Amino acid sequence: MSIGEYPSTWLTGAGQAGHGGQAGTGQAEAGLSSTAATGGTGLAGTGLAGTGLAGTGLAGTGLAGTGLAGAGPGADLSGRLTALARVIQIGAARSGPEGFSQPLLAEAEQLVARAGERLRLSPSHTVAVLAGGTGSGKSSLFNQMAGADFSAVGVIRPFTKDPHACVWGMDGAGPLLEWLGIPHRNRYARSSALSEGEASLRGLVLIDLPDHDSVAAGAAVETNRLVGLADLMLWVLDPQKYADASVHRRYLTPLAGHSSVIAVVLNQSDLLSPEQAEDCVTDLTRLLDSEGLHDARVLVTSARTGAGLGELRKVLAETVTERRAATDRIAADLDAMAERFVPYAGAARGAGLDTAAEDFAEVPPGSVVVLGESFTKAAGAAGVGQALQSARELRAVDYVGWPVSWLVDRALGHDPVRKLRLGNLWEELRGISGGPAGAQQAEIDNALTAIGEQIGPTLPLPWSNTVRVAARSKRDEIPGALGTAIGESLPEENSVEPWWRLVAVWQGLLLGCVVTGLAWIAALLVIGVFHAVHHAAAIFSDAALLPWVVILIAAILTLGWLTASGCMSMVSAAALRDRSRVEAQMRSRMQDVAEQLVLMPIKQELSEYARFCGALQSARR
Ligand SMILES: Nc1nc2c(ncn2[C@@H]2O[C@H](COP(=O)(O)OP(=O)(O)O)[C@@H](O)[C@H]2O)c(=O)[nH]1
Ligand SMILES: [Mg+2]
Repeated sequence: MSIGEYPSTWLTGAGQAGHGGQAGTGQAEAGLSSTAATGGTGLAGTGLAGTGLAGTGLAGTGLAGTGLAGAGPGADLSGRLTALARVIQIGAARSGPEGFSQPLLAEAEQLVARAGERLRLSPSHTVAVLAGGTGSGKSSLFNQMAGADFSAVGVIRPFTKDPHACVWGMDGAGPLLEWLGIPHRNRYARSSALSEGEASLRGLVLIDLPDHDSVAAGAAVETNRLVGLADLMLWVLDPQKYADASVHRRYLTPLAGHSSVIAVVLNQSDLLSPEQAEDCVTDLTRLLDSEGLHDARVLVTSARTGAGLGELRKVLAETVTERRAATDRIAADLDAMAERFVPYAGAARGAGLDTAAEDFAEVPPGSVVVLGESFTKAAGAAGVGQALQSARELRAVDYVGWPVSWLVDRALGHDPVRKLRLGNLWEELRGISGGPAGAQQAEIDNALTAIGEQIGPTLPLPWSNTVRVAARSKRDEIPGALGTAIGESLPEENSVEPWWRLVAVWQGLLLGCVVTGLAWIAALLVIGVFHAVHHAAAIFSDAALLPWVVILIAAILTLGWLTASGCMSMVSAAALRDRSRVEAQMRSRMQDVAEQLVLMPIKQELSEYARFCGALQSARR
């Protein structure tokens, strides 16, 4: 059993005191949110409602202005409480069935609020409660210490319904008593006439609790609440019932971590012989030891004869003088609470929580490359590169190509729709950048799952899940981003290189030569061979020129073809270079998308995990 299994009413006390007006001054210290929990009411009664904790009353710890912000245990404590508040804030954003336990977060928040309140409310007073079963002698001890019969002692049907408080040195105790919820009629002050011995008790608030086992309605609730708020707990047992299971099981065992702020008082020692009393103490000490309460002091008293009351007074005086009970109590609460958060930090880190920061799960190196590659595939970047290359080549053919080859191609029926294809290709290329249609959502999903699976299992719950969720958090934006990445990588237009135009002129000249040559052949045939015209110039009539002109035309045709193929191979090389450049650019943009939309959210979550572990470490001693 842990402290967490206290009856929950123990921890709701801060809110019940109805003293909210003074809370919420500690925001600067806690530095967490703008809405302070007033009087610790932030959560009690409202429940967590799934959303609630982040940004609600963590700031109301009221640690600033407690006088504990400087050096010493208080400063340490305030730091620890702030750290716990951070733990809660981080946890609250991840609560739920597989996340942080909402009841645990609520309890922790109540602890922070309660502790902050207690530290702010008169840290110079020490609240000691007399707790225990009916008839053990709490009220009698209270009256003995207070020096008057303030609290009714049960004779026939013993019970104390409301808590009674006696304050040694009333100055500044009012708000504290309000907060504790002690009815006005049950407050007694020992301020006016503190005798010699009493002066050492200045600052003590002694409370006689209702019996936790009382039949009176609400008494147990009230007891639990005040036990939760007390700085020092005096558990009063009597010789008949000192091993009473209900006290041990319900209260003492769960308070094992609090033994420095617990004293066990074996009252009614006048009913025992000295030997019997000694046996009793031995037995009780053994029992407490077995319950883990090693540091708890054991006192033997008799409210009837006054035996042992000096010792009790001494213990109280020491506690009051040390002024440490309040902080010790909170520290013990914090210890137990922080321990319960350890599983969320992971088994490896749970042991010491002092592992160096580099041990934290990280995004594996090279993830951005792997993801970028997957995205490149998903977006069909290779096809885009291929299409770009083809589009460049087809565009260049118009300029550097050898028109005679086209005619031949056309005549032979090759590639009749080349132009059409060129137009479409470019349109399609531009279209890819338009939106998600191009990218394969399934492939993207697989890549996201893969990275989540790679990192998730290295983390404890709920982080293993939240990292997976983070990996997919921007899933819907990815296809669009990939399309944009492709669009931005593509050249604005399928532009024409200047040298293509020069080659085009050259090819035009060659074509002109071919046409002229053909005309020449025609002239030679008509004039030289068929003698259709007389007295023509020798150059058109000498049939012997015919083979030479044919050879000339063949040479020009070859030259045109050679020019075309030479230029085309240059064009292809350039297009390939363009393609690689664009592909490299697409790849790097895909990696940017991977970094921005996948790895950043993961890294943020991992850093929250590290922050959580750090805060938890600070919250622990
Ligand atoms: N013999 C003896 N009786 C005591 C002692 N302290 C209290 N009682 C008696 O035990 C009964 C219950 O005492 P009370 O103070 O009301 O106990 P509470 O229920 O714990 O507050 C009363 O009859 C007391 O007189 C003690 O030290 N010795
Ligand atoms: Mg009583």
